[in-house]
Parts: sequence; structure tokens; C-alpha cells
Amino acid sequence: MAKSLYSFIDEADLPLFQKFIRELLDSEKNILLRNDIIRAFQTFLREDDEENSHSCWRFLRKVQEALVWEGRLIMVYRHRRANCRIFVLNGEDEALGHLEINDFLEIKEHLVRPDLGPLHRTMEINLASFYDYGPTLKDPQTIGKGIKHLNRYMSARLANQPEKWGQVLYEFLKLHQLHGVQLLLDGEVIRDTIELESALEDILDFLDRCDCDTRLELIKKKLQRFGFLDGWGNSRNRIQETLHLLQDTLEQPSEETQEELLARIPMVSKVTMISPHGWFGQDNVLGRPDTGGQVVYVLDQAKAMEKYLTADLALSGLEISPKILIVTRLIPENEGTTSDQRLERVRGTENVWILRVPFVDRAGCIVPHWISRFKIWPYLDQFAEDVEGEIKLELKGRPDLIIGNYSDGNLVATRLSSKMGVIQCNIAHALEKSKYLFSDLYWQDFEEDYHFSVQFMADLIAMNLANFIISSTSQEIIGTERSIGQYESYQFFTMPGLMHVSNGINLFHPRFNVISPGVNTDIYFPYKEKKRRRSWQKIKSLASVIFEQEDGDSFGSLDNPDLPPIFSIARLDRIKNLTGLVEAYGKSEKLRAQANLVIIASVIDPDRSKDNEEAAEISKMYELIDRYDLRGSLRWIGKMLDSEDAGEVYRIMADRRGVFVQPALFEAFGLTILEAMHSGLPVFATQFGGPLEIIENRESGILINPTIHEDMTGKISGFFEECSDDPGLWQGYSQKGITRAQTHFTWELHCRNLTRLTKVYGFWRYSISDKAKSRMAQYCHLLYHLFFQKRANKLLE
Ligand code: UDP
Ligand code: LCN
Repeated sequence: MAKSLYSFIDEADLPLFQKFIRELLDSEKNILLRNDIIRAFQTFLREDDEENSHSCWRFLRKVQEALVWEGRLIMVYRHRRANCRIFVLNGEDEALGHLEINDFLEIKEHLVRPDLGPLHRTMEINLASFYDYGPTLKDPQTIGKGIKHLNRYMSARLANQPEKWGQVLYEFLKLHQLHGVQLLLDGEVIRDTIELESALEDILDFLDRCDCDTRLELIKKKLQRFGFLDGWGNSRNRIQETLHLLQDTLEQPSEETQEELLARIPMVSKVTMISPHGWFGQDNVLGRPDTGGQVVYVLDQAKAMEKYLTADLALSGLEISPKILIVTRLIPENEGTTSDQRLERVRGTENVWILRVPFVDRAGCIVPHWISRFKIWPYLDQFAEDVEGEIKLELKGRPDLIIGNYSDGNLVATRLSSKMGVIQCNIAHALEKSKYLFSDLYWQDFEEDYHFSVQFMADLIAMNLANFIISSTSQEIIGTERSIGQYESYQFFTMPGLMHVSNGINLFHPRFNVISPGVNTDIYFPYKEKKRRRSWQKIKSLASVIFEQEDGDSFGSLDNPDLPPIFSIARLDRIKNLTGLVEAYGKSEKLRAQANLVIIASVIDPDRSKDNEEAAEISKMYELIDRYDLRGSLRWIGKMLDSEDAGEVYRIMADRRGVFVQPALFEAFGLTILEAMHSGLPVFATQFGGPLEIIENRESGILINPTIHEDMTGKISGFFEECSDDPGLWQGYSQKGITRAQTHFTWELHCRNLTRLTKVYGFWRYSISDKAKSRMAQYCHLLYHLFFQKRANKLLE
């Protein structure tokens, strides 16, 4: 329905608004982003316009982008997160025209590629019609809490059609096996829901009559006679509680009882985590191109999952040890890492393993060297085939859960999940689409180095096939009021000449859940916990490596080593913007007088880097150090510390009343921020991305805008200034950071939720019809073979 501008702009403000629209229509650019529009409006406003600009601001702040097209302005108006409308204005009429997404994409394509001509037709991808089953969320605020809505939906289904869905639940319990052993219900004794209900009454009656010291063996025998097998609990009380939950779920279902019941069913003991690219190992791998937080995340998650699942299975009364396989690629040219070993046990665990499977080329030969994550696409199809066999061998069967990591791992997880019939969870870590401005629109300019045409298709396939997706923050899915989310950016976009995606992901599907990671608290703990810290000699020698030692791995010699350190650690990717921090620091005389800058990143010799982006950043570091003459106030450590040392370094920085800075232009999550917070080192972190949700601004940390150098240095410098007047300020940030990290970001919390999701989505997956599942699968299968594989293989030509 056509809308009028009056719905958005106050009558008194309308002339000003129309005038501004006419000005935009005359602008030189024909594609304007939100920032361009905001800046243009700021410049356009005169002082006496202020009072008529309120509703204009309200409207313009929601415009994500605008196109100038044949004398009209086409605006993408994001009226709520995850929800856009496309309006057409001409600066004269009050009516707001409306444009369909497809038309919008076509116009956008035409603006970028006028050469394509009127006869050109670009492939359209629209996945909307495959989302016609199951619950749909309504309110964007609820996106990211999918499990709650799924439970609500499933319990309502059970309440409304108890016979049908009660039977489904009964069948699910009856078929339930773990490691080939039948658990929960004996289908020969309990043959349907009616028999189940009556058996429940009898057994609960019996359990009520048992006293506390009745032996478990006796109880189990009785249970078996009634048709209840192992898996209900490890004590009389636990078994009784679980069976009550089942009874409640059948008789008066509610989302809470149903979730609690499913959470108690022992469904997960073997987990496979897929993380193909990079150097995946326990030592000497971090800080290398492509190998950063994802490796830390997966290793810590795997260790914590083993612990959680061991306890979870024990609570169910089963004597089963979990087994976890982290699958990555085997790299024969190992460069001092263990990347050439097929199997490696993860330290500190009983049964967590890194399983490495090589990439093979078309001739069937093993690829010996590391390959950038942007170039591994042609190897993944065969990798998935080979991995399937290896997993079956190691696990003596199928896993109970497959977790994909990053675009490549998610795609491989999709392949494995469909071949093996196992539930699949995706973790993006970071979707490249949001990291590189115009990576879709000007994809051809990026193609040679980045191959986004292949990667974005892999993302589309994997995110639409995953049974559930976990994200570290909610803005990863639906962004903030100002910026669109990483997943949200897949809703609609065009890669001119290649594809129009008019509906690439349904954000209102309940598959999305926010579960944040934690850190290894044996390594990252508060600097104040002196007894847990390393020996005094070790701390001293580490401090010397960081602040003094001059060798081939470090650079700079501090003129005034007693100044507090501004510390940062990251891979030297452009997006991490360490060079931005160096430049901002170099420009601020004031900050240089207050603090030293200490950076741990990459290597200091550009010739030792194999990655173009990294080598360019290394050269830029030197150029900036020279330009601002920073040799006496900056230390740059270009070597890997082992993880225990890395933990101690954060604490050493805190001992010296330093701060941690994370200056990334965009950070999907940012584990280093958590590491600093757990250590009690006050944090300054980028306002673009995950850190927005990690810290509460000006409470447990301070957000900075790394694109405005003065913002970054002004806030840090102001902090040091205030600290000299009020030493309690540093302590306050330090303590609040610790508290926030310990209460919100722990692996225990993460694993509890992840296991719960696996069980609830496992039941959901079982209960939906094969027809609903397979239509999406078939479509994605075509995309995989006809588009993805074809383009991926071209990389080898
Ligand atoms: N890291 C490290 N040495 C380096 C660079 C990074 O140990 O030279 C570690 C860092 O402590 C953190 C991880 O690598 O645990 C980086 O994770 P984050 O999420 O901050 O960024 P990512 O590299 O994944 O983009
Ligand atoms: C990848 C990133 O870029 C970081 O922002 C995350 O913290 C890391 O993975 C772990 O998920």
C-alpha cells in the first residue's frame, strides 16, 4: 500500500526534508551509504533549520542506503532491525512509492554495471518459499532466542493435538539409542502413548514408595520391568524428577517442562567439530594468517564440552565417556607445528582429538602447503568425502552432533550432516561479507584475491541448511539500530552480473541462538590472584621479553619504561587496524607522554610473511614508526608466546596499570577483549561489532571509534589523566570488567546451552516431515553443484 511521507515526517519539517532529498538527487554519487547520508544532512543543515529537523533525523537515521536513479531517490528504510522497506521519492511528491526487492536489486546492478545491457538476466535466488513450515518469530527482539520459541511452538502443538504429537514424542523416546544401545523406553513393553501414560503412573507410584536408601540396582530392575530402560537418571530422585517431567509434558505441556525433559535425555556423547582452514594446533599456530580466535574458541569449546558432557551423561545414569573430534586439514609442510600429524590428543583431556585429513588435488595428490582461507574452496568437496570415512573410523559410527566453524567448516558440516543424517550446528566466527565494504556489489574487484562469489554461496547454502546456528552476540545476527547484522546482510543483496539474492536467509526462523564463548580461566584470571600466577622469576623474564629484550623478534626500545603500557595483541590483518592504533598514538603528543604502546602481532620481518595483506601491514607499521619517530615509545613483539605466557602478559600489563586496546575496524566478537577483562586489564574496544555487547560502555570498559583517531586517543588519554587524579578509577574498570566476564562469558554456560540446543533441535529435526526438510535441501543441493562447485573448481584452472 502506498504510504505518504506524512507517516514519517512532521508537516513542519517536510519542506526541509524535500529540499534535502532534491540535494541528494543532485549529488555526484549514485549509491549512498548510511554514513554518506548522515554526513550530507549534517552539512546541509543550517543553524535555523535545527528545529525543523527532528523528524528528518528520525527518518534518515533508519535509511541504510540510497540509490539515485532516473531523478528519483530509492531508499532502503530499515524500520526495525531485520526489516527493510524500499521507498521511492522524488523530492516533490508527498507520496512514498514502494519498490519490490527484485526491482531494487536490478536497479542497483544497473548502476554498477551499465554495460550489462537490457537483455542481460541475472540469476535470482529466493529461499522464502522453503520456510513454510514450523514457527516464525514476529518480533526482531526475540531473534537469537530461537530455542524458547521452538519449545513454545512444540509444546503448543502437543497441547492442541495431544494424540498426534504425544505419539511422536513416544516414538522418539522408543527409538532412542546411544552407541547402539537402546535407552529410555522398551517398545515391546510400552507399545503406545496410552501404555506409556499408565506405565508412568505405576512407576511413579513405585518410586514414591521407595525410600531414599533403596539401591539403584533394585530401582533399575523395577523400571525395566515396567518398560523403562537406562538413561532416566543416576539416582532415585533424578529418575523420579525426569519421569515427572515426561508425565507433565504429556498431560499439561509447557515450554519449560518440555525443554527440561529434552535437556535430560542423553543424546550427545560423540561430537565432531569441523574447522578446515588455517594451522589448527595447540602450539605455534596463533597469530598466523587465518589462525586466530577460531582455533582458541574451538579448542576451549571442545575441552569444556568434554567436561560438560561427562557430567551430563553421568547424571543420566550412563557410564559413557564422551569423545570429541576436531577435524581440520593435514598440512605436510608443517613449519614447526603439528599440522602434519593425523591424530593429536588435546592436552588436559581424556578423549578430545584433533583429526587431520589432507586436501587432495584433482590428480589425487596431497596438497603439501598452507592455503589461504580464501582459496581452499576447490578442495572441500573431496575433503568432506574423506572426512566422512575418517570420522566413522575414529568414532566407530556417526557423531551425535556436527559443528561447523566459519564458511568452509559450515559448508563441510552441511555435506557431512546430510550424508550421515546428523544434526548440524553452525558457528560463523566472522562472515567476511560485512568485513569488506562493497564485497558483494564490487565483487569482481575482489574476486582475484578473495573469491567472495564462492564464499557467499557457501554461506547461503550452509546457513539455510543448518539445524541451528549459534552466534556470539545478537548483533552478529540482526545488527544494531545503526548497522545491519552479519547474517542480516544476507537477506537481500546483489552481486552484479552474477546473482541477485532477494531472500537469502530468514532471520525470523528459530534456528538462531546467541551463546557467547568464554576463555580458558586456567590461563586468563585476575592479576590480583597472586598465588595462581607464575613464579616471580618467570614474570620478570617475561616482562624483560616484552619491554626490553632486543632481538630479531622484537622492535623498539622504551625511553621511559615506567610509563603504563597501552597493550594490544592481534593478527596483523588490515581489519584489525593495529596500524590505525599506531598512527593515532603517533599523532597524539599527549598520549605519548602518558603511556607506551606495546603490540604483540605477527612477525616483524615482512619477508617472513606469506600473506599479502599481512606483509603490507608489516611494512605500514615501519612506515608509521618512522613517520612519527616511535622507536622510543613503542615495543612490537613479533613472535608467538605460549598460551600460559600470553595469559601472564595481560596480568603484567595490569600490574603496571596499563590498558588494553582493541582497535579493529570491525570485530565479529573479539576474544582478546574477554582475555583482558578476565585478567582485570581495563579495556578500550571498537564500537563496531561484537564488543558492543561484551562491555557495558563506561562501566566494564570503554567503546571507541577507531576510524576517528582523536576519539580513540582522546578517550585513552582522558582515562590516564582521570586516573592520576583518582587512582580508584582504574580499579573500578578493572573489577567491573572481571565481574562482567566471569558472570556472562564462561565456557560452562556456553556448553550447558549448546548441549540443550542440540537436544531440543534434535527432537525438532526428528519431528518435522521429511518433505519439509528435503525441499530446501534439494534446492541447496542444486546451488552447490551447479554454482558453488563449478566456480570453486575454476580456482584451479
Ligand atoms: N593471539 C595470540 N597471538 C597473536 C595474536 C592473537 O595468542 O599474535 C590470540 C589471542 O590471544 C586470542 C586469539 O588469538 O586468543 C585471537 O582471537 P580474536 O577473537 O581476538 O581475533 P581473531 O584472530 O579470531 O580475529
Ligand atoms: C573470529 C573472529 O574474527 C573473532 O571476532 C572471534 O572472536 C573469533 O573468530 C572467535 O569466534
